[in-house]
Amino acid sequence: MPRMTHQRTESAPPRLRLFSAAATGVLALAAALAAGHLVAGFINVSASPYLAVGNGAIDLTPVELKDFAVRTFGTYDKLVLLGGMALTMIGVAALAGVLSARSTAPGVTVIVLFGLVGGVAVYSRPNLGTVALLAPLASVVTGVAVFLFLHGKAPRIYRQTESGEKAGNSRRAFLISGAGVVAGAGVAGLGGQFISSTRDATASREAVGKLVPARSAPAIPADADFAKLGTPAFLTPNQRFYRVDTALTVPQVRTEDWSLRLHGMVGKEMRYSYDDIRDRPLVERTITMTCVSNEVGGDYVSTANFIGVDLADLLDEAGIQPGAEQLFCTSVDGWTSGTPVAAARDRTRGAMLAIGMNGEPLPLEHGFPARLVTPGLYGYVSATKWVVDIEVTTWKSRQSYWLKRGWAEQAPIKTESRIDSHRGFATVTAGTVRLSGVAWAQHTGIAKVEVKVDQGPWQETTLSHEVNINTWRMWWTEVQIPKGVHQVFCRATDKSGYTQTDARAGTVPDGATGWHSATLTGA
Ligand SMILES: Nc1nc2c(c(=O)[nH]1)N[C@H]1C(S)=C(S)[C@@H](COP(=O)(O)O)O[C@H]1N2
Ligand SMILES: [Mo]
Repeated sequence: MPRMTHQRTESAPPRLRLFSAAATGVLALAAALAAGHLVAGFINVSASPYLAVGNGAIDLTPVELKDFAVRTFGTYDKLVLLGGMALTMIGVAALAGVLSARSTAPGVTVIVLFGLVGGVAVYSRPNLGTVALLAPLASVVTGVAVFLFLHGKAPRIYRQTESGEKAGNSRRAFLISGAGVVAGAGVAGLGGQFISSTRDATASREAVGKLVPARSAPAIPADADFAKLGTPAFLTPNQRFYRVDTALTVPQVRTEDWSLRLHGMVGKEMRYSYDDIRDRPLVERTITMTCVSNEVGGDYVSTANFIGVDLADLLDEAGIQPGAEQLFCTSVDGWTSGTPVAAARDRTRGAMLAIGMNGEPLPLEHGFPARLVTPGLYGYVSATKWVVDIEVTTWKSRQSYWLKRGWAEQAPIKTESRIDSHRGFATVTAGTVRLSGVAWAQHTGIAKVEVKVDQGPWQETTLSHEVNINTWRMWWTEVQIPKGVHQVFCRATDKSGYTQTDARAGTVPDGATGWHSATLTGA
């Protein structure tokens, strides 16, 4: 009898049960990703194949889709991306497992293909060397080994005539092997996470201590905001400051490893260490930053006291050659921006190389150890975080990250206003209703903010104390809301005399326009 079984097996190989087959694929995937993450822990967390593919996907995503993701999921856009990737990979792995019910070839092929994608993604990361390829390699080797091992252990279905006969592979043995793989993958994945966390920049940031500016920003007066009436606080706490960047994992740069190279169309190439910057007399400026992806009424606008040095000082030390047009600034993670040289040198504007924010060293997510901040320009052209290189050049010779993706070369922040006291749809007691909000026109200044109810006349609002023209300004007023459904609008006029247009424009290529409104139902 056993001999017969053997013969039959050779003529028509036994099949893996559906569930075991799928599980084999998924577990091999988990083991592969965990092994890659572990090896990446020793090199650079961005070498983790999963994260590298995610980062690669972000760079390859079409502008419209990225804009949609930022608008729809906000700061969670990256979690959504990673989650979507995980679900897709699990699906493909399960399918590969099922297709491998009789032969291991499809599964092995899929693992190798996944490995190739991971390898290409890691290889194309700008901040990783060739050693980083060890991580996807570890993934492929582990994935194939675990797959073959589990495939061998999985219970099989033989022809009906032999039903009842056991070929030795019990479900129990398979479950135990599977559990072992899950545990191993868990330990490897967490281990990778732990090892990479020991190289993070938190300790370096703590070691910086307090940054004391030689020239502090003027204290913020109490009437700079109407927080009690529903506006944001004038200074945004660091934890609540909006965050926008393409980095899936926050770059970890220790002060001792950081330096800034300033080169290109300069008289003398410069290189600054962290201490070179820190030891200078530091200035502090209150600046409102805005993202070009901010929709009308959006939250991608925040204000902080930035501490650092004048960018114009560094540029003067290097000596800018005639004909220079842009500062092509590169982050440690390869992201780039192009800042107009004229704006960077304009001392009335006060562009900074910042190392501190609201009295602390820059938070890691906001660019520790150093970033650029240029009042009046959207962040994507002026505010490189984790900045390590500034090349003085022309517009023609270099194209920065978002320019390549269809956004504008010149990106002054547009004059905008927002209603904060009421968002979207709200029910109010009919009669006198207090409205409040915020307006900004950085480097020009806000002259007035008006509101109107339905097609009624524009009514001027009370403005908060102006801190400086590079910051936002709060407003409040009272309007009459009769019973029923009514729409309230706001619009700002800046100190150049420009009044916000009601013409709606999307964020691409140089910032949204239109009036913000809220729908109030008087009851
Ligand atoms: N390295 C790096 N710097 C970057 C970005 C980025 O993606 N990578 N995004 C820019 C954009 S679009 C904006 S609006 C600001 C946001 O700065 P914040 O996250 O500190 O608010 O950072 C800029 N600097
Ligand atoms: Mo932005």
